[in-house]
Amino acid sequence: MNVEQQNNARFISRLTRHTLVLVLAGGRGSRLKQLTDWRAKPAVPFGGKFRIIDFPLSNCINSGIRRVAVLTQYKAHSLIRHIQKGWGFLRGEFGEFVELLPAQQRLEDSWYLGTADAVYQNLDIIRSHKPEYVLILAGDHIYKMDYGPMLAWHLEHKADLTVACLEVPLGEASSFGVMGTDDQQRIVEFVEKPADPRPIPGRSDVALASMGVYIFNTKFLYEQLILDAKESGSSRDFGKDLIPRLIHTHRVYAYPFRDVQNNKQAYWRDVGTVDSFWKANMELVDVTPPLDLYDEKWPIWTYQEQLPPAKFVFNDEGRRGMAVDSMVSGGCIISGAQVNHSLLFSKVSVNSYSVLNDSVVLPNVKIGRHCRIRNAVIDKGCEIPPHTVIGENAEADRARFHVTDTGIVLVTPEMLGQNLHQS
Ligand code: ADQ
Ligand code: ADP
Repeated sequence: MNVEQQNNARFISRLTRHTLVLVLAGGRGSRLKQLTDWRAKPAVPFGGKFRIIDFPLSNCINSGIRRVAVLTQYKAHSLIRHIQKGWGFLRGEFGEFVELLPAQQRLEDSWYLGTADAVYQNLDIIRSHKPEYVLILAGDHIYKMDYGPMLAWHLEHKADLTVACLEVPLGEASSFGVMGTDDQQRIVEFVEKPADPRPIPGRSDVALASMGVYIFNTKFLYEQLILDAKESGSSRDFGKDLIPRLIHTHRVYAYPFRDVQNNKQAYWRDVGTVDSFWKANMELVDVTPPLDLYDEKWPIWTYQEQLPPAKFVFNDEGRRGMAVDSMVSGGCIISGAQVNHSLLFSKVSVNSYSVLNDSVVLPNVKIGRHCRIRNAVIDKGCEIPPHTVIGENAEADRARFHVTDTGIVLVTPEMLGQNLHQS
């Protein structure tokens, strides 16, 4: 490290030390269909052994920010359990914590309305931590991001509020907050989920989308939340109400999130639908995945049970149990079955004569003998009876399971008549 880099690192570490992170983890994520019947979207399992929220939380720790509060609301049980079991390793005596803030009607007689209300209702707790900056994150995206450079950018631009953004295809832009910026990256236009999004000038096929990642100067955040709470027509949401208003009166800047090392668009996935969930998991199985889970410089932390290694066995009739082009987690047993281009979470067993292709299988699933399964997402705890066929006939599948427009089949215990859900 040269002197300039050292000074820069010291500057950033001062900023991260004075930052409090609020992770918004209360939304349902209803487009994930029955995968979020029993759990909040941030608690949905991802990548073989993680849950979605592990990604933003790991980003905080890897960025050197160790004061984190997670705001929960919808079906929070498994999320709370996961965080309590897996994220309690920080040292409280050094002022480090991952703390849970369930919706508890602290200031109002209602559950959180929008995202700004979720923060407003916890203002007293935020105040008690005395941060200089508040970094607000969505708990439901898969990405690796160092928030330090964004904090530095926020300071360099003397911003009141900085919104992280990236380029998205124009056709997908109406699912996001879409912004326009001037040549200093100041946001001059912001529309939440526009029906007819405006492209980046000169680039007709892409728009600049908000990642739902915000840095506020703390005092400014307090003032604005209190003002917003008095607005009668406000839905108390950062994207719908606060940001579109603040760009006209305050210094609101866009921070372009890029993969600096490779000078390209960074990896960022909103796994908000069954299709995108299946695809993002399947991408991990690729020979060179766009998201490197093996990167020792950016570990993804999680809660994990102690499990024996995955096991592949011949059955008693000499049939080989094997997995190719696949990721297989601890505690799995593949016995006399063939697993191709699939991702198996922990404690999955696949029995003899079964064949699994292009599928994502969540933890604790048992697949009986002689099954044929392809293009499926199988939820935690399913017991697939012998001879079940999934993914070969959309009509037949639709009668029992959820089938997406692109033909991915979602199977949950309820759909199999197994009512004991495992969140
Ligand atoms: P959306 O993701 O559609 O858009 P929203 O549903 O409000 O916005 O969810 C944002 C985050 O807040 C999610 O992590 C969700 O779990 C959480 N959340 C939602 N309601 C909550 C509540 N009442 N209490 C606690 N947490 C809650 C947002 C921005 C867009 C931006 C996209 C990027 O509004 O401008 O483009 O994120 O995905
Ligand atoms: P199949 O229907 O494919 O024959 P089984 O349930 O009979 O599946 O399991 C076959 C093999 O899987 C067993 O012979 C054993 O090697 C292994 N196996 C099953 N359960 C366990 C376990 N709890 N620990 C270790 N190995 C196991």
